[in-house]
Amino acid sequence: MTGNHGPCCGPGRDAAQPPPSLIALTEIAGPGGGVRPGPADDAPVAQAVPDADARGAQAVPDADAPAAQAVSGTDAPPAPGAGDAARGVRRAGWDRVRVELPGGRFLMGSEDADANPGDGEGPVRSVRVRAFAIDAYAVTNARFAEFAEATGYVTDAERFGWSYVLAGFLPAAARRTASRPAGTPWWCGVPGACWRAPEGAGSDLAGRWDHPVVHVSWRDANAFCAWAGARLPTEEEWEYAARGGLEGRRYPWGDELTPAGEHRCNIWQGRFPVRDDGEDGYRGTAPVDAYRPNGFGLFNVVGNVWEWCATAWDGARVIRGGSYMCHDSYCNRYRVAARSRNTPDSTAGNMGFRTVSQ
Ligand SMILES: [Ca+2]
Ligand SMILES: [Ca+2]
Repeated sequence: MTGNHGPCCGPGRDAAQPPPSLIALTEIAGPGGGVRPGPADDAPVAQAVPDADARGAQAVPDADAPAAQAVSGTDAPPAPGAGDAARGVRRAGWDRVRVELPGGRFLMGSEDADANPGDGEGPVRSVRVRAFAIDAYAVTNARFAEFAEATGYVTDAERFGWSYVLAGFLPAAARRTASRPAGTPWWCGVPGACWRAPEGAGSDLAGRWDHPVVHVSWRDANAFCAWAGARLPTEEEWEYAARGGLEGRRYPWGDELTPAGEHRCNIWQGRFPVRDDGEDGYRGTAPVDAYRPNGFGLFNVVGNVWEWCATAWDGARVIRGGSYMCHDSYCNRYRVAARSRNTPDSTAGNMGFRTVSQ
């Protein structure tokens, strides 16, 4: 695998072959059995068992980062109720903290030599954004569950009956039967995969309520926003917020990927797409508050999950930040200026969002 031009963000829904039959997965799950991600010889190691140690490294703002943020809590949030406890909510409202940003001019884009020219990251230009407030965290499963319960909303993945899951998260038998897009064979179209069941029928959100919601389309994200009194960020707002007050840097924290050997984001280590060593503490998604925030107090803007933006790009919509599947050998779009896109009804296990308001 060479180059960094691949659509690691996942193919659009229209690239799909018909997904495998539901029967296939039912057989794999067995009576009462869950389809759980499992390691296999020919695929990445299974996901989502965070190191206890890795969690300890989080959430300490850089002392030397620009002190631009004003963190706004929610209005006197109620104590967590029984429903919250069931969803692993640590304290009410913790995952909906907003950061108020003053706006202004910033240098957007990059002229990085290793950027894909087709992505249109450059030229670097001065862009102005108005003041706005943005989520410190990507929308969590717990938060999306509140929305789904309150509204009965059915997501695109649920409506279509399938979504894209990284092959390595599936049992070997499911991988063998799954349909895979020709250009990105590490993706499997999995029946029943949706935000509630990230690896398909039998999987659930246990231990992942504080992870970013995935398998949500651009349309789903907008439906959430309408309910929450928010909207998706424009691409300009996203990049301004993601840069955290730093100018002309490759990452939200500076130019080095792992300063002093410290991981700052959830991407892929090892050989993509065969094996993810998980040296950064996570295979698959991480909790939305993993790692240090940027200078504005935003967590995981790069890595973890791609984030939908409002901005259109050739009939598709912009996504930013890269995901746990990004690796320098194939897709270096975890750089803060990097951009990609997908069609508004597309979903995958590495695409989520955060919201803004003005
Ligand atoms: Ca990782
Ligand atoms: Ca992200």
